[in-house]
Amino acid sequence: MEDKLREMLKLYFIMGSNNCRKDPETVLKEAIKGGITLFQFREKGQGSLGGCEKKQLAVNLQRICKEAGIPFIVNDDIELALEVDADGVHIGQSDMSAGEARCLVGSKILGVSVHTLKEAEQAREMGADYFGVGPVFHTTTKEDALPASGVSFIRELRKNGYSIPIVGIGGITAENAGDVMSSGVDGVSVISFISNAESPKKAAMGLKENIMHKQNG
Ligand code: 3NM
Repeated sequence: MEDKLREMLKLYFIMGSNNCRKDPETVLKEAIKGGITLFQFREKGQGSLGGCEKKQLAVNLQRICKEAGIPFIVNDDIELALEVDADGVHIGQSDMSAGEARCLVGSKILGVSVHTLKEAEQAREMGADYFGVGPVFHTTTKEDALPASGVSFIRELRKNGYSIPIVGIGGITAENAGDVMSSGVDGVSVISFISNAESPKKAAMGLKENIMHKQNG
């Protein structure tokens, strides 16, 4: 399971309707053609959809993922994840605790954002399957993002014996993805470099090339 998860995390695309310059379904289809390995639906922030519209978009995007064999994860909204039977959920530190989330989602994939060793310890104990660590670089996509910390915390986690799957997030592009991979992560999470690209397919391909290049030595 863990090896499979590491593979799935390689090129982890996250998106909501307000991150896209084109229609979200088109963006996701193109990103899949470009080689993404996992998708997270993150409908959040200014201009995001709610209620029925949000659920309908989730269902549509999930269908696209299913057809392509790409796992579908929901950000924060555990109720929605359970309702549509998503493959997993991702939670931050201001959402419910990892223990509570694990209890609700059962064996689904559970990702947790961590920023300190204390948060990491708690999340691991409570059954997180992987960590999201960021922002590695400056990002304007997340409204309440912390200051960029580079790859130092990723290295610190590995130095402290954390072998759990980790993805880096925040400001990641095709150009810097290789450096992030070298810090010991299993994959990179990306919003705007793909969602806001003129060609999401080409953006994903560029990322994939650099990720695989690093991985192969
Ligand atoms: N979480 P982009 S940074 C969703 O630091 C998210 O935990 C972050 O978007 C964290 O790839 C971030 O456009 C936004 O920089 C990432």
